[in-house]
Amino acid sequence: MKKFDPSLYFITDSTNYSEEEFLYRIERALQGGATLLQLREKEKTTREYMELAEKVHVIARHYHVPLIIDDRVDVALAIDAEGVHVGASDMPVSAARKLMGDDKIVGATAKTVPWAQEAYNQGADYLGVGAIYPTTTKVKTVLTSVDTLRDICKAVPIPANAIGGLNRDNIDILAGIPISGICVVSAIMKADDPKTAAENLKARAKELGLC
Ligand code: TZP
Ligand code: MG
Repeated sequence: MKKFDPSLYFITDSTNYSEEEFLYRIERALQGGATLLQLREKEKTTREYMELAEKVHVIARHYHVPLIIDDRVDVALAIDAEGVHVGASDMPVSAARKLMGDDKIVGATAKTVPWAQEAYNQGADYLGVGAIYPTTTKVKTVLTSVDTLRDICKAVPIPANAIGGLNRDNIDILAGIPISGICVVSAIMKADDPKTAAENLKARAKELGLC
């Protein structure tokens, strides 16, 4: 059975970074303790996505952090990534699971309890729930209340993570909710130093009993 730690899930965004800077920032985030990594690319060709994923995978492997590919089961399989993440407009979880097999991680986005239950029933290993706060990251999403987040955590036996606009100074809103971790893009990606940012987030999450 695959094992993964979703407590500090870092999702990348290469926008405005050279490849060198992008890969460096990922490495710093992993040094800072990110436990799960998602490569999330919306503009790249399949070839570009694959080539970047291969480079990111080398770094992730070095730090023993599973690499999840956003949206693209084909890219995940082609580079033998540890998993894939699918949202509402991507392949259904059941199809992703069938193609990925039982040993790979399949994550799904969920914004309501029925949606979470459906993803679980179709074989999802974890859920990303949000956006909890408005986000500056390019994404089609709506806000999800912390009450819904709590309900989702209680409704399904798989890990559920909070996502959306989260940073060290605002995750206290999640205290007492049985999430398995937090997902962040900007709080690490755009930080002066992604390593320090990851360390600080982890310390704060621990302080709040979130992981
Ligand atoms: N899904 C819901 S919010 C979001 C995604 C991919 C983006 C989160 O980015 P940030 O920068 O951590 O707000
Ligand atoms: Mg998607």
